[in-house]
Amino acid sequence: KILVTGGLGQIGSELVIHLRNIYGDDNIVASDIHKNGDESVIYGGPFEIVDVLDGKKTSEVVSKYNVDTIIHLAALLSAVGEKNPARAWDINMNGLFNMLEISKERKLSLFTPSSIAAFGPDTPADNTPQDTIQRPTTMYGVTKVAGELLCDYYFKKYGVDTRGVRFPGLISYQTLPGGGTTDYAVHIYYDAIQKGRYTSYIDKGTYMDMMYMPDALNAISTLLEADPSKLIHRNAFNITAMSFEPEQIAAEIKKHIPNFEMDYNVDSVRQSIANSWPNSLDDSAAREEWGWNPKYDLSSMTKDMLEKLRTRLGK
Ligand code: VAH
Repeated sequence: KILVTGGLGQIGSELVIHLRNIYGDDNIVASDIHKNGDESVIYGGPFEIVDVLDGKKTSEVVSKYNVDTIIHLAALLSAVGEKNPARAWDINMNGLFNMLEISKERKLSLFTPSSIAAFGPDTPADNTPQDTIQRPTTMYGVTKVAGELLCDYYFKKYGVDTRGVRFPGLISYQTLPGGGTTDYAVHIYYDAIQKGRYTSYIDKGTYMDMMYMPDALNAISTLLEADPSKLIHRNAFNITAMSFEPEQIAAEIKKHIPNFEMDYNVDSVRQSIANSWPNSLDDSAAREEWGWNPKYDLSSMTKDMLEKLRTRLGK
């Protein structure tokens, strides 16, 4: 049985459905701190209200469903974390600490994602290596590096089966992202369909790694199933599918919506966050150790994203 925290978030709401399709509805316990979100997640299988800062309640849910794996997604993202750094530290670190303690006590497996945000301005920006300097300049990034080190510590010291990936920006049409810096690459598709134009808060020429959600979901289930004897790394694997800057995604959208126009109103806070992150990751370790292999590039993602969004938005 798998418990997913942050089950109503951008990744969680699609991951729960993805895992229920693989392992069966009753084997995936979705959870979140509230109940306003995707009805198919809440009513399509077990759902529990879980506040990851409440280790006792989380432990009771683990017992109730005989959980053997936790996928811990509940966290505050980069931009929202800069607005409330103390809260980001509290949720991202104490929430993870609780999940690690429960995993140690109950001998659970624990998957929790890191991010390209775990790198900083003095990290090599192009083809960022799997093992390199990590001095992020956002609170979110600090919690991601600390989280990686804590998960590796629990693996080495207590044998807890911890695994994770450094996600790039994730693009999806089901649930909007909650307060990230890469979110522009999601909003551009919504505005292209609904307004025929988009004003980007990230400046032209700003390259960031990105990935279509179906590839992200496959990364999680593939790493979860990976043969542990082949894992040289654990927390956390660089993975990416593409790297682009705003002009490139706009040009791709224009192939489908010829009159689409984009202009800029750069948000200095999110621009400075984006500037501190890599331009492109080297994900060879993930490819070698557990067969990572994304299916979508900018062109195939754009085609699918626009089709699915048009249907969802009734356009
Ligand atoms: C964010 N989408 O922008 C998240 C992610 C790599 C970016 O961590 O904060």
